[in-house]
Amino acid sequence: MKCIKLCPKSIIVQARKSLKSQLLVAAPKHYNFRLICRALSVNYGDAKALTPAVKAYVEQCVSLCQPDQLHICDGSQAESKQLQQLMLKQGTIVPLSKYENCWLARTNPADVARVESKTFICTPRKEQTVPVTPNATPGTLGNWISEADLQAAIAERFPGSMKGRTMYVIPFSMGPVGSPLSKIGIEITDSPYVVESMKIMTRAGSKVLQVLQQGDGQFVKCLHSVGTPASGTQAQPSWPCDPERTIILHKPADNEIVSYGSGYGGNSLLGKKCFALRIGSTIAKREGWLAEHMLILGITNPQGKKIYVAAAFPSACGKTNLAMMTPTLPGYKVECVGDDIAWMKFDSKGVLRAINPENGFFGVAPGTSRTTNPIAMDTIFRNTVFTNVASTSDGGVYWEGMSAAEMGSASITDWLGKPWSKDSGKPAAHPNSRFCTPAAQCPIIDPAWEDAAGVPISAILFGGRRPAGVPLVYEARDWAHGVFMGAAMRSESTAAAEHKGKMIMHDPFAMRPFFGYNFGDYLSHWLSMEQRGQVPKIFHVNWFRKSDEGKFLWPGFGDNSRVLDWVFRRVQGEQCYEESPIGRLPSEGALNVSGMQGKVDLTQLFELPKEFWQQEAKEIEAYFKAQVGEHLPKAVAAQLGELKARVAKM
Ligand code: GTP
Ligand code: SPV
Ligand code: MN
Repeated sequence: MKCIKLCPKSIIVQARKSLKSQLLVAAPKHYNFRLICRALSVNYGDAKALTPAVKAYVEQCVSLCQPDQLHICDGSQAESKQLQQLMLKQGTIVPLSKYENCWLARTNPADVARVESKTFICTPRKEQTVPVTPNATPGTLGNWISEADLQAAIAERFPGSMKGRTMYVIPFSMGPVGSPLSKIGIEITDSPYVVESMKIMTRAGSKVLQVLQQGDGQFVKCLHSVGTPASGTQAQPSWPCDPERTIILHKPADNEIVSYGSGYGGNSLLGKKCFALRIGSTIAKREGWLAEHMLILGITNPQGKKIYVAAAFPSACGKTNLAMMTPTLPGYKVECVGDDIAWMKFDSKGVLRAINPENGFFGVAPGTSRTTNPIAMDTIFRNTVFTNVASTSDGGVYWEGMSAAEMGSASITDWLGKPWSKDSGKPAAHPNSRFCTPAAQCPIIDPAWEDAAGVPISAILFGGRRPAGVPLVYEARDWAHGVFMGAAMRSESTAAAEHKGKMIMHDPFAMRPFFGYNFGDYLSHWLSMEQRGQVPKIFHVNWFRKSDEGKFLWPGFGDNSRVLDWVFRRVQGEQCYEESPIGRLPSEGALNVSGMQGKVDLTQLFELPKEFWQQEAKEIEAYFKAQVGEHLPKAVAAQLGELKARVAKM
């Protein structure tokens, strides 16, 4: 192993300079930079490969967090082996001997999902982050933090937060390494679990440093600490975290993220929600493109024609499943470009092109089975880190929704490590348990998924969990109507976030937890896209409508190909629709339900109860008024007015 001392004088000077102007000025003055660096050894990786700006950032973080050792990630398999051994020793992961290179991590039960309420965006003025709400109504479209409070939050948490621990430096690329649409980040973390997950979810390692050296050198700064410095001889917990004091901070003006206290998913894998969506959306606004919480899929029809579709559904509402769908409609083929995030930009010909900035899938485990998502099942049993699923006595995994055949006769240990049976009365896997798996392993990964130019998007779907009133599919009349549909999205809450119970929550564009700037400005930005190029058609889908008895009216999963078929034909200009007060519905017989198993009650699925829609329009109006206020673009307000007028005539 290489053992180099970091900290030539030049680095210290640069670090001092940048310290003055940057976010992390919270380090108390008595920290002696030089001393800290002398005591610190690089125990893995090549410090010489860091660009001066990266070195300066590392120095700032070292000075603040005071780790014992430094590890510069090269992205190699040997590195992963070493980290896996370390995590085994620390009890963070256990091997899953039934599969190839698969691991199970059990988190602290207080650290199991994203924490929206502890996530903040820092801008000079509050209204740059969130709409000003009338009468001081608490805002639900993000949390603003002032510069002073952000500095205080950092100063309360970070000094010495990595004492006795190793600081890892992860150079990563969102998007294919070197592609013009890609962006680079440097994540600094004290969690080997985060390193291993980032190596799956992003393109990470030395190759990214090479691009930084050759390119403009720009990167997004991502500092993460689990907040559990080692004290004396006391053993470290197997899942270190500090849930009480968890905080996730973003400073768009400096392209900077600071996250403390949680090791879980979107809280700690900073390339994902923090960078690709929150910071990403602010960059996209500036540069005239879109960073969205969307899957991207390619679909080929029986005639061999292919289109690409992007779809925004809130967390745990079916993106991964749709992105990997096995169509039940004969002759159709679906291929996966991405399952969670899309960066979309018009090319020089005015075609909207999308890339998936990620390199892996961090997918919801429960509900994933051979019947619902066989493609995921063919993806995830190699080189995968599972988190908070149940384990079986034969070295496998288990979660709700797996069939008896898939589970075998082995005994089950639940996500908390306790023996579990069907009579336990509690789920075996945490409802937000996940697999973290390389996208390249997906058997239907799209041939163009790493195409530097992106794939052309012909349709955008919005959707959510709507047990009542909302039909299976409807189409926007035009772009502005589609933007209104995105703004008016609502969905039943799920386990992906901290919300308790099932309530229908507003989740515009499936982005409520992920907006990097004022939602009113976001809407204006979306509206302006129409002036930039050929905009795709917009649709709203709902796989989750229920009968009066509480049963899903639509079988979903592979049968969603029938909805995609209608979307495909609409994109091709087929006149297979009829107008309705809420938008365009498939005309009589236009939705292909031939060969479906079991009877589907299309009348109930497409019914538009007048009272429901009157109430819905009222809810949307109240929401816009209370939450978006003066920032609501006139064009969106006008769409609401038109909806109300049409519903009144129903
Ligand atoms: P995030 O990763 O949190 O952003 O979630 P996601 O949008 O990718 O959701 P995912 O595809 O993982 O699905 C979440 C849950 O919804 C799983 O339990 C699925 O089994 C279930 N689900 C997905 N598609 C359908 C569907 O068409 N019908 C029904 N009834 N359930 C579905
Ligand atoms: C989501 O909640 O939308 C996710 C999981 O994709 S996390 O990465 O934790 O945000
Ligand atoms: Mn997601």
